[in-house]
This record gives sequence, C-alpha cells and structure tokens, in this order.
Amino acid sequence: MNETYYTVADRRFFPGTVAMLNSLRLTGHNGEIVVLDSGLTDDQRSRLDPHARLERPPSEGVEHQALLKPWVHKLHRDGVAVLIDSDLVVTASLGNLLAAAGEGKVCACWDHPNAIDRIFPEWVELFGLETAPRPRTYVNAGFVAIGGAVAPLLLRRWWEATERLTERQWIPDARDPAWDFDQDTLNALLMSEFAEVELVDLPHDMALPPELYRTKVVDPQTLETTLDGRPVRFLHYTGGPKPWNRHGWTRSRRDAYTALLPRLLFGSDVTLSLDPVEVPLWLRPTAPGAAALSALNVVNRGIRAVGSRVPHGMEARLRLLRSRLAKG
Ligand SMILES: [Mn+2]
Repeated sequence: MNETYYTVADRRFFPGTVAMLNSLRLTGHNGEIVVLDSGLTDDQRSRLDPHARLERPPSEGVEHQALLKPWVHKLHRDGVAVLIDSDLVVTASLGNLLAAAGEGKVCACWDHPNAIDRIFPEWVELFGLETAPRPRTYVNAGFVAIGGAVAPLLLRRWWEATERLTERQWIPDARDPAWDFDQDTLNALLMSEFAEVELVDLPHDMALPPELYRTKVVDPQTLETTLDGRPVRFLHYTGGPKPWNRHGWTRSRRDAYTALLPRLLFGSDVTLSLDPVEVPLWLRPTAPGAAALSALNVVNRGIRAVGSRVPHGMEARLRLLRSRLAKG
C-alpha cells in the first residue's frame, strides 16, 4: 500500500507528534510521514528528521495551524493521503481503510454524538460551495484517508474552502457555522460537491473525550484498545490542555490516551524516544510518575464532580476557555 501520512506540528505539539509517529510504526504502518512544521524548534526538527519528511508551509496568511491541514494538497502526489492529527494515536491496523481509500473512497470516523448531524445552509456562501449541502454523517477530521482520483480534487477544494476562513475572525460559539474550522469545511464539501463519493464512516473506531475515559488498554505492548468491548483504532485527545503540556494536570486522568503516552514516548521498541524531562512528571516512566498520575486522577475526578454543580454562566465560560485552548 502506497500511503503517506501528513500531520501539522509546532513546538507545543512535539510530544504528541512523536507519540503519533511511534504509534503508527508500532502498529505496522511503514508509509512516509510528512510533518508540516508550523513552528518546531531546531532541536525538534533535527530529531524528527531521520523519521519524517519536514515541510514548511507558508507562514503568511495562515492564522492558525489547524487551518494548515489541507495545505497537504500542495504536497501530495499519488497514492493514499492520510491526514492525521498530532493529538491522536493509532492503536490497530488501518489496512482495510487504506485499501478502501485506495479505491477512491473517503475514510473518516464519526464525530461526537452531539455533532453528528451538524450542517448549515450558510456553508454555501461561507466556504464558496458549488452546491448546497445535504445531510450526511458529520465526521471527525482527526483522521482522514483519501486516495484515487478524488484525492487531489478533494484536497484542493478543502484547502480553498479553508483558506476563506483565514480572513474571518473565529467566533467562539459552536452554533457558528465555521466554529470547527477545517473540520466544518471538510464536512461541507463531503455533503455537497463530493456527496457522490463513497464515505466509509466509522461509528466506533475513534475514542474521543469523554469516551476516552471509559476506553480500556487491553495490551500496552500491541496498543490493543477497546471501548465497550469493541476494538478502537484511534485515541484522539481533542480539546486542551494536552496531557503533555505544563497545564495538562488540570485535565489528566487515567484515560487510555494518557495511559499509553509513557509507553509510546519511552518504550524500548519505539522509533523516536523522548527524554523523560521533556514531559511533566505524571507522564514519566517512573514510579513517582505513575504515582502522580494516580493522584491527578483522584483530584480531577473530584473537580469534574464539582464541575457539574457550577452555575451556568461559569460553565459556559469554562467551556469557552477549553475550546480556545483547543483551537490555540
Ligand atoms: Mn485533534
């Protein structure tokens, strides 16, 4: 299978990028990995360099790195393009998805249950669509596999639609038609100009928060993971702060993604390993690290319990802050 993996990373997303890269290799995916460098340090670049192709996307006119994802249309030549987030890890073989993408289908996973019917007539004007969107499953843009003749067309249109957003101020309200950036533009295109393209939409393959907390790591060695007894192929730590960041302690609990991070960053069999001092204590592969994660688990469960009783206005502000961190 001739596939290329594309991800966007800056210095803050380096640990996540390394975990994603290692997870791909550990699950037997050998295709080239291309990192769109939106602000890595020289040290990070030199460490990624032996394992990934680094590309510098344009710095002008792109206000947010999330908007860079479909810039892949400038790089992708042939075979299957796999666009994959650097806050996501792969826990099982993607073989059948890559094969389906190779036949010209688009593969992606269902988004959150409360977003699954997201659609806006305003998308036509906002994204410059040629036809009106028709309801179709709203998918998560954290993993998208596209191949065949549709790949260059969809990637180009995805970029063109997303590029229009750079001139528009982000409105921090999920009811805004462009709140979800490149994920909205992708879905708008799949629901309109590309409505005839077969979509392999996977209802159970991606674990997102809050389901991530219920997800079980069956075997840390193979990364085998299940949710409600069903195998999961992607653990996607959406939102912020990320568990590898300094402020990650406000969220880090014993979820499957955080539980696998030390194994993915420091395991003796990983492609690129970090120095433990590069991540917060609770992610270090040491006894104090494991103890810190257990303690955080207790503290953050408590915070969540309190959180359900906070006044409405405060809750909305917290949500806003969280989504800002996610976008930022
Ligand atoms: Mn993501």
